[in-house]
Amino acid sequence: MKVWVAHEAGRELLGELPAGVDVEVCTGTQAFPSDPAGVRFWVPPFLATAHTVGWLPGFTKLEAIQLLTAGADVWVGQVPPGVTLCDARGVHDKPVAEWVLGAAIGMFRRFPDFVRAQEREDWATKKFAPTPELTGKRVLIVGAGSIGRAIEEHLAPLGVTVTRVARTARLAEKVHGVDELPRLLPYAEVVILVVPLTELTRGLVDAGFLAAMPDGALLVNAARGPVVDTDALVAELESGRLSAAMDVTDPEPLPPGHPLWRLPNAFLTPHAAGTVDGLLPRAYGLVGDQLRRVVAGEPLINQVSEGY
Ligand code: OXD
Repeated sequence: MKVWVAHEAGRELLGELPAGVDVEVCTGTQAFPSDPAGVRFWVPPFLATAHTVGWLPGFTKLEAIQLLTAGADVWVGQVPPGVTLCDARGVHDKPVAEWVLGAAIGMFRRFPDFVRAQEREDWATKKFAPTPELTGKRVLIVGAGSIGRAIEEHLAPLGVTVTRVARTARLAEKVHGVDELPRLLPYAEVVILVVPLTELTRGLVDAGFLAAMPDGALLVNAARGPVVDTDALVAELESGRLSAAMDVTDPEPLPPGHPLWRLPNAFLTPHAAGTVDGLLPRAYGLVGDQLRRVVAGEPLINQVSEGY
């Protein structure tokens, strides 16, 4: 079985593979290692774009695609019938939760302001300056998957009150449906977005959503840029009523001169929340397990379902 992985380091990290599994590396930035027509299991480059998805017609014997990302939005609807699409659910939970916790603490404790003061060698202006705190806040997590649960666990020591929201309500798990957002948002001092990008979530955070958030609230986007209406967010941030921490933007990459770069109440990282030292070992650990499943004739885990 010919397998393409996206990183040279991936070969070692897959662990022991059954006989007959032939691994080649296709980084996406160099020439193909061989004819894609023979590939049966493909691990495309991390955060692949529509350009990479466009290679699919060349993979005529493909059986499975294993993504290195939690999000599968560029692939959903593009994969030919008979090809199983799997995401990297579980791989990014802790790194993204850590980023969300850090970003939320940093924003409430005004770390960006302190960094700016440090750059000016300015001790006096910020001396004893009180800041809000994350401790005890009412937090709304929009997205009730494994990343949302990890965020909840990371926030728990801070005594926050968490409300969970997902596409549909799940009473047993105390998860509210998105249709309840208008009632929930006015109480949310922090809104954390970890939903997949779908037709339902595209533009979910529009002017009405933002207007329903209370003064001083923080929006944290660790999902996908287009979940938020950027113009509506810029308008709220320019008014100074809300602040935002974003690992993703729309457009992405954020072009030079875009207002989000300069707003003092916006904190940005370039889609880096999941990119930690442990990413490849965790991701290729999953890939290795999936390959052993294929050879054993077992079903793959993390299959991207219809209702993604
Ligand atoms: C992901 C990401 O989807 O890093 O995993 O954005």
